[in-house]
Amino acid sequence: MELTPLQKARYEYNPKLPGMLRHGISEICVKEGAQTSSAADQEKIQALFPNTYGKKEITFEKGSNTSTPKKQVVGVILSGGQAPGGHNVVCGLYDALKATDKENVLYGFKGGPSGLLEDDYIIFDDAYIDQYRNTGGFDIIGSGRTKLETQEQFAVAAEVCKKHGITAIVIIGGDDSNTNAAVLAEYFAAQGTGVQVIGCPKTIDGDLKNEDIEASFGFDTATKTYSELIGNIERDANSAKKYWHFIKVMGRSASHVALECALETQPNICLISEEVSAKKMSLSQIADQIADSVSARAEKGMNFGVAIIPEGVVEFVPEFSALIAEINELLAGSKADAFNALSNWKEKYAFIEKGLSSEAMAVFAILPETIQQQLFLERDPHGNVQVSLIESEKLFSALVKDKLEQRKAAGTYHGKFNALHHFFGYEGRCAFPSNFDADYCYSLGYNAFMLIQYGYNGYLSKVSNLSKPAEEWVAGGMPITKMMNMERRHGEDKPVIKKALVELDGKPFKYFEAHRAQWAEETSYIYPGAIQYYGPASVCDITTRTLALEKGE
Ligand code: FBP
Repeated sequence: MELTPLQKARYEYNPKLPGMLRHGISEICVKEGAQTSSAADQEKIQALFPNTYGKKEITFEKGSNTSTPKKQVVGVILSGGQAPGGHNVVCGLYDALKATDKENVLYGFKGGPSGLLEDDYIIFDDAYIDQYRNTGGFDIIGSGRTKLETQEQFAVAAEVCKKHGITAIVIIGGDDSNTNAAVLAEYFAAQGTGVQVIGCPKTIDGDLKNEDIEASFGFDTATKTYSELIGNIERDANSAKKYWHFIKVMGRSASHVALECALETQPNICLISEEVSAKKMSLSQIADQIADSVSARAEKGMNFGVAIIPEGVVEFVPEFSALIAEINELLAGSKADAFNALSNWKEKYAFIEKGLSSEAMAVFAILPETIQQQLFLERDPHGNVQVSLIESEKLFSALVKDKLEQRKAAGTYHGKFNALHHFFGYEGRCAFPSNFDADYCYSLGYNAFMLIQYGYNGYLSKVSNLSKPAEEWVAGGMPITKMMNMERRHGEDKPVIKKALVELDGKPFKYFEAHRAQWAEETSYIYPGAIQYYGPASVCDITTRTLALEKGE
């Protein structure tokens, strides 16, 4: 593979560890904190995790290492969607493991959790690891979305661990993967396998966040990458002055990515799904809100603008979710065959009109025809509409166009409206990690090994105080059960790590709320430019606006 100068330079970048992990393995000891209890439903969670519940929070500090020497054979798994920095978690884990004992071994299970079940792995060595230092992507071993959740799967995992003499598994994943890490840890403990499980918090969506996890890795780089692109588009819009750009950004459910990008770039509009849901906004109300900005700007001669749409927003519009539920019902089981047998859209439309309630039909009727058809074409293996495939950026621009035509007819709008559409998602998930993500991820992996070495099981690798320079970061571990509560999932009560949605009384949203009226009417754009890797820390190590505001900075 031919390397660019930047690639070569990134291979040589030395990720920064928290000060307390910089002393060398022989000088890192454990400081135990208080016993923990789960975020809610304590009795139920304790009953489900009798072996791993209520353990102590721990931090590492300088002191003589008291861990019991033992050969470690560790397996690592990358789970779910890619997030910049995943390679560095593996590199940090590898370096700590080898620094402790050259005889220690690191297995990488390929293609996500299924690699463990299928015993499909590689064994890392220096030459292999060195090709991936500080790079984006998960291609070091690949990732996958198989869930490790059944007793049968756990039994297979235990067999595979026994076969290779594996002493610990590190699962790098989001809220669901770390929930499953906790369940696997409990299983291993209950069966007396002696295998430890450690989780690492990953997802660009930023929704694996709580009082213990300040940020999931990848969020920093992905949002900076999207913000660079959005800033470039804003500058183009402000130069050409003839387009409204509707930009959908990733984030399956929560709007943290959209909100962070808005804070970084100050667009005219940014929808926040959690607010749409809290205010029970209709499609028409949302379209009016955007049309108000378009009209106000047109009044000032500015027939251009930028609107950020979070990927998951339509699921938060109550009337749209109700419509989706009815469509799923309408096509359940063999009814889909009758629908698919109809030869043209006119006949299909009549079928739909007959099957939907008048409320659902009223919502369906205002959708552009392409979106109407998407609702019936794209179905998941369970036969449900795949909401994430709906082109919501096109949906909202079409609804806004209708509103503007009505306003034009009423003589209240006289501008021009030309819309362009973009979707930024995959562009950011495998970007070269920012220095922050390179440092944070390396620290998470290094720290995960320290937790293994000290015998912890069912813990999440925790690195905090992240808005400060890495020297001041605090490394330690938190029992995963501390972050759990019971939730209803697929008709059953399950112990899960709570997904963190945007808090409408949180500081990042409050800041946005206080400024958005001005951003909607004026041109207040910020052009953040590309992520910088070399130069002063004030340019290269900038924390996200979300984290800075949350920390009151
Ligand atoms: P994770 O939650 O697994 O980190 O993935 C998040 C995400 O990147 C979402 O932003 C996006 O909706 C989804 O993955 C896309 O999934 P896929 O990679 O399967 O297309």
